Amino acid sequence: MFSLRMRAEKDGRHVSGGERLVGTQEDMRRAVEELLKRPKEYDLMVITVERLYRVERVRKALTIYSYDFKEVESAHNFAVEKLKEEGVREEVARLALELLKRGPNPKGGNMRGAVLMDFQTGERLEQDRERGIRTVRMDWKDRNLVKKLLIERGIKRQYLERLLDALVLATKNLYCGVLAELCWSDDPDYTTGYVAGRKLGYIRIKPMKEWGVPLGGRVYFVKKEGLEELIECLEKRPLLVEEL
Ligand code: PML
Repeated sequence: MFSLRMRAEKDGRHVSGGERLVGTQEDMRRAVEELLKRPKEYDLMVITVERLYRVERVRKALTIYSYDFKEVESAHNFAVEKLKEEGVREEVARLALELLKRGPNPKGGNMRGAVLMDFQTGERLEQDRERGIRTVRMDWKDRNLVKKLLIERGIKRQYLERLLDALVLATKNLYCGVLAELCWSDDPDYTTGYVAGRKLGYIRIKPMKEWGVPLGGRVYFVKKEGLEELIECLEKRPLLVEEL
C-alpha cells in the first residue's frame, strides 16, 4: 500500500490538506484527482507518496452521535460533561476549551497539529507548541461505501468529506491510546465540533463556536506515561478502518 498526503498553502498559510491509503495505481490516480480539487485557492501544493510495508487494521469506527444546541455555552457545558465521563477533570476540560477559543498557538492563532494535554493536570505535553502532534497515515478500507452509508443516514453531502476525515482520525487516536479528544474546525463557516472517547464514541456537537471565528483545533487528553510510543503511533503507524 501507499500513503498519499496533500497539503496546500496560500500566502504561506496552510489552507487545505488530506490523505488516503491506496492499494493500486488506479486508486492512487483517483485519490490524486480528488485531493487536487480540495483547496479552493492555493499557491503551493505538495503531494507526498510513500510506500508502506505494514498496515494495521481496526474493524469498526467509533459510533456517531449528534447533538444540537441553541448557543455555544450550552454546547461547551455538554462537551465538558461528556469529557468527564472519560475521566478528564472538569478544570482540565475547561482549560482545553479556553485554549481552542483563543487559539492554541503561543505565537497566535491555530496549530497545524493537536495539543497533547495531561488528562489529570492540564499540563501541555507536546514539544513543539506551534506544530503540535499530527495524526496521519489513516484511511477507510472502503471510503465510497462509508460515504454511501452516511448519506443513507441523512448526512448532507457538503459535510461528508469532513466527517469522514475527522471520524477516521478520531478512531485512530483512540486506537493509539488517546483517552479522549476535543475538536472544532478553524474554518470560519463550520461550527460543528466533537468530543470522542472509548465510552463516548464520536459525539458531534453544534455549535462549538460562533460563525465567522477562524480559530479551532484539537486537544488530545492523554496520560503522561508512554508518551513517546503514543506519538509514534499517531504520526507513523498506518491504520485502515474497515467498517462504519
Ligand atoms: C464533523 O463531524 O462534522 C467534523 C467536525 C470537525 C471537523 C474538523 C475540521 O474539519 O477541521
